[in-house]
Amino acid sequence: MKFYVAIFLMCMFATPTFARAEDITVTVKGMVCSFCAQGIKKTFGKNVGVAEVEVDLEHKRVSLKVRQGATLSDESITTTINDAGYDVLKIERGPHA
Ligand SMILES: [Cu+2]
Repeated sequence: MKFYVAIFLMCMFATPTFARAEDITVTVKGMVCSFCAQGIKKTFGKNVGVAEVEVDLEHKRVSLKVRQGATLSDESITTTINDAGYDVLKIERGPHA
């Protein structure tokens, strides 16, 4: 039994399909129009660790797909949002679907 678990874990880490990049959802206070959204999108787009940025204006959420092997700290997310002139309400992290 343990053997199969070990094999499974090895496959998880060795197979690119199972490799985990991270999805981060940031709830942003003060982001109200598409101009705000574009500004934030652009700023995160400059970060080499970010593969994709999606903005959900209705729910004030910014979804970031972190590139494989890269990390994006809460601190750097907060700094980016603050520099753009907005406030972070919440940062949620999950494995890349
Ligand atoms: Cu705006």
